[in-house]
Amino acid sequence: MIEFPKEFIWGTATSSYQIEGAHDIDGKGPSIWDAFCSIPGKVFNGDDGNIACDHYHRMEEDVALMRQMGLKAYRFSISWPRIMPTGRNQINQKGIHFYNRLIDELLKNNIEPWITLYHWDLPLALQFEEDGWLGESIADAFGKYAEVCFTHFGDRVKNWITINEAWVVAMLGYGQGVFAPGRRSNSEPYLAGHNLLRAHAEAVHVYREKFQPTQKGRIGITNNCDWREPLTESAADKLAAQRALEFFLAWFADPVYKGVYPDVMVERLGDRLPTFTPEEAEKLKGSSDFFGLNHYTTMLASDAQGQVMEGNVYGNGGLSEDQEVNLSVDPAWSLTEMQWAIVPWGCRKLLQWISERYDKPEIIITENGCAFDDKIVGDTVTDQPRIDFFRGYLTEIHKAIEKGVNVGGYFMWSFMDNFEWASGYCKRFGLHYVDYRTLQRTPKDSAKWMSSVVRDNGF
Ligand code: PNW
Repeated sequence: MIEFPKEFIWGTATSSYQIEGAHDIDGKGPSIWDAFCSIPGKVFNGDDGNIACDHYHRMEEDVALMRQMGLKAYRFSISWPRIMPTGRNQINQKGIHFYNRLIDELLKNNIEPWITLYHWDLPLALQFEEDGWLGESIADAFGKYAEVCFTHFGDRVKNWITINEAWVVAMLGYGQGVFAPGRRSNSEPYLAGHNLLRAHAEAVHVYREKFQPTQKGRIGITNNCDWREPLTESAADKLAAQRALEFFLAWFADPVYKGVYPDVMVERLGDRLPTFTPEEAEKLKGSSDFFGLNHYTTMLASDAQGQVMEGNVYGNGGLSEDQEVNLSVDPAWSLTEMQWAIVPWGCRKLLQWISERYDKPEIIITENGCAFDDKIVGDTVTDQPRIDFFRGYLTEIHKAIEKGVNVGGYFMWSFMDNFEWASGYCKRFGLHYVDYRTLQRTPKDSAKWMSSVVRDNGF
């Protein structure tokens, strides 16, 4: 039996827009995702998060399910427009009240809350007024919003994540335009990414100056990254894989750990890549108490030699033209419903890469999981492929720990099936099945398997 360290954190994760519903009640303001979903053609099947899993109304029941699974931690996000309907100044007490109840309910059940401050549902007012993440003043607005959260929840919440996946916000929201706010550009992603980093630094600064000394929690950022394996043994492909990882993860992690962007981005992007002021660089350097990582898949990387493949310009890792990298998958790999390849050893290699580049930070895997078209047999949901997926990834994570990588926790994505952004409700990610007509929640076989893993701490 493989055993994990005793203090290892086992949890599941969600985000506000994907599960809460209650999009326009109790004083909540609209977010960019409310608006994006209302534009025809943006979301599969015209789905939206208006009701989602109705977690806003069924919160206690959901926490009871988590308790049944024996989870030690639950990662969720706060909806900025639920507690600040226009993004700044005015506070919505009913929103504060909801998160207070959720936090108290978790603690009552011995589940540690891990809060993400920004999981993509920007107040719509800030999109109109500040051009969203392109606006210079957005960092300041985010810092003030974060301060509201620390003030109201920080007495009980000891784990904070500022931004979820800045890469996705920048690349899919401002590069490919497939996520809100739906813009397409080859320069805006780098400006949006820059302001996301400035906003992260601002929130961490506020926390460390005013709250951390008394509240004694920790704060960090969560970035996402796939693994990039060189397609061939050639030096050019090895360099291409390294370049792809730097454009994906080091884009955000180098500023946080070293205060600078990776050289390869500076060289290739010219004035499309903004620069930090000395004060900003100083604030950013060392601004994460842990390395939050969301990891889903692996692709093969090869040197494009000036010939980026058709359809690969917006690869699943940034603007391929800027990187001169072509991506592909090994036909032998099996795929999830998202068409993401299942490659557990890629996770181990990525963990080792992070550990080496950033000098052994504590890595918290804040998301890992898979979408499958689960089969419902009688009143059980059989999802053996998901069990295999988790077993495979956890085995490789354990190998990384044995090799000296400091992995402190693992959050499965997701606690339950939910609104999968532009894919709507068609992709099934969760441990609990949600029937969207009746909103019934049924534990999947993987949820039962996971409960036993957490209980025995081995598998
Ligand atoms: C993450 N990509 O999104 C998010 O944090 C979750 O909200 C989401 O449900 C989950 O992963 C599954 O998709 C991603 O294109 C979306 O590489 C897209 C990508 C990666 C992560």
